Amino acid sequence: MTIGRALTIAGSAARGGAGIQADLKTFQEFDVFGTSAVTAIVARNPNTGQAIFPNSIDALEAQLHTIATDVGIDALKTGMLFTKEIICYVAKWIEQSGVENRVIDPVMIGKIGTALLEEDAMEAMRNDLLPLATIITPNMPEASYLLDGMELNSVEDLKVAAKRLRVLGPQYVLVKGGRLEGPAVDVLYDGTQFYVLEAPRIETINTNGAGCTYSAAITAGLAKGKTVPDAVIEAKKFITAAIRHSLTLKQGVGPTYHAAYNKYGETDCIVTIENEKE
Ligand code: PXL
Repeated sequence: MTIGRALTIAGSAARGGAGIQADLKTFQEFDVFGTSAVTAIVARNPNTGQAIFPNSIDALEAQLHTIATDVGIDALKTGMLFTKEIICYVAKWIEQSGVENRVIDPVMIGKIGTALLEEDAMEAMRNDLLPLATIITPNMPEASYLLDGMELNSVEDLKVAAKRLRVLGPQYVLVKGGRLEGPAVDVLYDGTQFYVLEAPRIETINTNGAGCTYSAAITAGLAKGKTVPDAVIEAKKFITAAIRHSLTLKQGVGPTYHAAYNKYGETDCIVTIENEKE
């Protein structure tokens, strides 16, 4: 038998709630076969303070080659890429890969403020990677950064940002409004229509890896043959359940609970479709 196959090109988060670990757990929940190419390892060394250990291009090349040759890829996502060199390599690889479903999560800063993208990598992200995307999934700080400091304070601002980001080349833009007040509203834009996705706000500090998990859920949906809007709507339900049942572990910002959607079957998400105003 065969099942959908999804690849994550991202960092390893040793704590298990974000990065590659969150992606693979999410793929599993969708019954999609997950593969991974590790770009860097994230874990703070208590003696040296070093928190990010980038992987070599050679090691990245070997992983991507093995996966493409031996497994196959129905959809891929990128997460933390960290250096300009890695971004340029990954962009070139994606372009020649023939993979049609490409989710680019422009990861820049972790929940606890760790810089997950070097400063000189921003231009490569904007010019080389984003144009290759089926969908990009920035949060508000990332959208603002990509749009030269645009301020985002309302759902209307999310729509303007989505429109401007689409000019950079992706087919779909999902701007996540989790940092607004009120309900958790995200805006998906396809060049003609806005899909406004609204879920209840859940008060918790335990949202480590929420962005990774959300984009992994979209990738899994695409690997199973869903359309982009259908994949995003189910992913929104998945991440809402994962945040509602997020976990308090030993210390710090806890992870979302990847099993929650299948375990508790919650589906609260209101979708409104609006045609773009001229
Ligand atoms: O959630 C952003 C993120 C992405 N990738 C890796 C991370 C984190 C945050 O902890 O560690 C590897």
